[in-house]
Order: sequence, then structure tokens, then C-alpha cells
Amino acid sequence: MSDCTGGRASDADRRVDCWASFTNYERALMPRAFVTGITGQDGQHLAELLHSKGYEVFGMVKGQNNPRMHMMRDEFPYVEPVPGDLADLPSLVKALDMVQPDEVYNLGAISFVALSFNQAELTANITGLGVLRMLEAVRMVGGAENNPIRMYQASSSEMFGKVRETPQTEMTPFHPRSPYGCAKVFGHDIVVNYRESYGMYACSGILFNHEGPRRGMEFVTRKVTNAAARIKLGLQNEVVLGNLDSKRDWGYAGDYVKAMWLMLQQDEPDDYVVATGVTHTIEDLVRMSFAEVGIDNWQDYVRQDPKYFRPAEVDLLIGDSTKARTKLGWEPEVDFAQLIKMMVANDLELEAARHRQRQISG
Ligand code: NAP
Ligand code: G4F
Repeated sequence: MSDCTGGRASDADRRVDCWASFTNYERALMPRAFVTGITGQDGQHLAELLHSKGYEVFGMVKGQNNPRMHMMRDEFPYVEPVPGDLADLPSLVKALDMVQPDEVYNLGAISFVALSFNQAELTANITGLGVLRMLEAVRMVGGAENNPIRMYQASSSEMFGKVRETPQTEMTPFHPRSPYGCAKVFGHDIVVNYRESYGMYACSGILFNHEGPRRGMEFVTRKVTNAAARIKLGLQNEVVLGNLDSKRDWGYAGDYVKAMWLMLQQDEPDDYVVATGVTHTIEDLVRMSFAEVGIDNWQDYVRQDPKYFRPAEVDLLIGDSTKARTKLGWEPEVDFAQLIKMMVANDLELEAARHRQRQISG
């Protein structure tokens, strides 16, 4: 089979040529993956991983003129876009019927916890009911019995919320603290229910926070690494944040998508916690990000505003991923310090390039 796995984003044209060189026979032998949330952080990492493993990758894209489509075409020319929306069951059935996937990765969601407090019904519909719709679509297309389609659901450590035990495992009871967390609990439970009721191969990964250069600017890690870079470059004076005391178990998204894939390669479907087992405060994140650009007096650049505090907070997350490590053989490779280094370096380069471009175009 042709080798299309070596390209980088800057080699987009070469990869398009390479991809087109697959024969129909070669494509027929490739496993097929259908990914919702392909335009998001995890979708991009997963697309890369699946492509490197020889999958044909189909990515569901919502909307009539999705602004992220340009980025997808440029950076992931091997991903076949398929229209659809998690709010619309017929669109999911149509998409799966067309793709006939071996594996479905349901990553699509309203994923920003703060937004979920303001748009709770939308969050329940997409992040919660969207999972039920996807399970139904898999059943309708793959068949009520001996369904060959394997499905991964993106569950979240946010479900643990006001944690009942530390560290959190697959057995820790849920106590969600946001509409997002409540929607994820429904999604998680309905996956278990369809697995037990209909014998479907459906798994949930209870993933703790994972980040990287592709993280959206609305999340605290990227907001902070980007602000540190911009302050260093003289493009910004301060960063305004909320609660600096909460603790998160942060890992690297590139490591976490490997666990998603591994879950769908097992003999039996199951649910797994995916975490580093190390926790840090938001203040640690700020201090280390500013230190990375050579600023030690970070307090002079950080202001707190009540508008960034949440009606109910998740104070402490730290996961025990022993099951994933022993059964899947999964290990995180990037630690917190390396993660911050990677994100700050990316933001320094990105912001400097944007600044140069603005100067050139006057
Ligand atoms: P993300 O960057 O916010 O991406 C979310 C994706 O969902 C985007 O591609 C978005 O599409 C899509 N989406 C939103 N509404 C949709 C709809 N109505 N129909 C179909 N797709 C829709 O999130 P992420 O960080 O990659 O996370 C991926 C999944 O893992 C999410 O389900 C998230 O809740 C879950 N999770 C994430 C973490 C984490 O730390 N990153 C931890 C645990 C669980 P558009 O681009 O078109 O808006
Ligand atoms: O970066 P965050 O918005 O992530 P959060 O709420 O932990 O959710 C992320 O991880 C979940 C897994 O546990 C995912 F399921 C979910 O989809 C998402 O990817 O906030 C992290 C912490 C919170 O305690 C928040 O209160 O940072 C605190 N924070 C303080 N100032 C802030 C800010 N968060 C944001 N987004 N912006 C701030 O200015």
C-alpha cells in the first residue's frame, strides 16, 4: 500500500497527490473511521493518528459554511468531510449509511463548561442527547444484532464534579457541577445501557483535561499560554482570569487520542479513565507559563474578574488510569512542564508571525 503518512502541514499539496494515488482496491482494504467533532482539538489529533494507521477518515462537519473547513482542507486533505449535526438524527443515519464505518468516534459536543451554564438546553441536546442519536444511528445502519460498528464516546472527568473520592477511577460515583457535566453523565450512562441492552461494542473514555497547541483559546491553558506569549512580545498588557485555586489533571491531547483508538481494538468493550495522575492549580499553570517566557513577577500581569468564576466549580481533579495502563498498555508521554513548554513555544511563534503579517499589510 502507498505510504501517505510522512507529511507535515506544509506538505499539503504533496499529501493530496499521495492520497489520490490510492487505488480503489487499496481503499477497499483500509479500515473506515467516522469522526464527529473532527474540527475540534481532539478530532484533529485523532485524524492524524488514524491516517498514520492506514484508516480512511471521514469527518462530520456541521453547518452550511463552517469556518473551520478551510483549515481542515489545508491541514488534513486526507479527511473526507461529511455533512451532519448531532442535533439531527436523519443526518447521522445518512452519514453512517454513506460511510459504512468500522469505527465511530463521537467527539462532537458543546465542550466549554462555562458556556454550558448560559446555554444549558443546547448543551443537553448536543452533548447529552447527541450521544443517544449517534447510538441509534449506529444501530439503524449496523443492524440490531451482531452490529459490526464499534463506537467510542468522549466522556469526561467533569462528570466527577464534586469528587466523592481521590484519585478518581472508573468506579467513582458521578456528581456533576455544570450542565455540561450533567449532559456528559447522560451520554456516559446511555452508552452503558446500549452496550448492556443490545450487545453493542460501545466504549467511553473518561478523559481528564488534555491540551496542546490546537486547544481553543476559550480554555484556561491556551488563554494563559497565549497571553504569556503576547505579553512577552509587547502585544498585550495583562490577562484577566477567574478562579486560580482549582486543580486539574492536565495531559497532552496527542497522547490521549491513542487511548481512544486502543479502546476500540480490544476483545470486549469497556470504559476507561485516561489521566496523568498528577494535578496542578491554575496558579501553577500561570506561574510556569510566564516563567517560560522569562517573566517571574506574573502577579503584575494577572487580574481576576468575578465574571470568569463559575456558579459551581469543580475544585479538584486527579485521575487513576491504572486500568487503561494495564489493559490497554497506554502511557502518557508528555508531562505538564513539557506541555506548557510546547504550548508557549507555539504561541510565541504564532503571535510573532501574526504581528509580522499585520506590519506588512500596514
Ligand atoms: P472542541 O475542540 O471544543 O471540539 C468540539 C467539536 O464538536 C467541534 O468539532 C465542533 O464543531 C463539534 N460540534 C459542536 N456542536 C456540534 C453539533 N451540533 N454537531 C456536530 N458537531 C458539533 O473539543 P475537544 O477538546 O476536541 O473535545 C472533544 C470531545 O471530548 C468533546 O466531546 C469534549 O466534551 C470531550 N472531552 C474533552 C476533554 C478535553 O480536555 N479536551 C476532556 C474530556 C472530554 P465546530 O468546529 O463546527 O463547532
Ligand atoms: O480550561 P477550562 O475551561 O476547562 P474545564 O472546565 O476543566 O473543562 C475542560 O476539561 C473537561 C475535563 O475535565 C472537559 F470535559 C471539558 O470539555 C473541557 O475540555 O477551566 C479549567 C479551570 C476551571 O476551574 C475554571 O474555573 O480553570 C478555571 N479558570 C480560571 N480562570 C478559567 C479561567 N477557565 C477558563 N476557561 N477561563 C478563565 O479565564
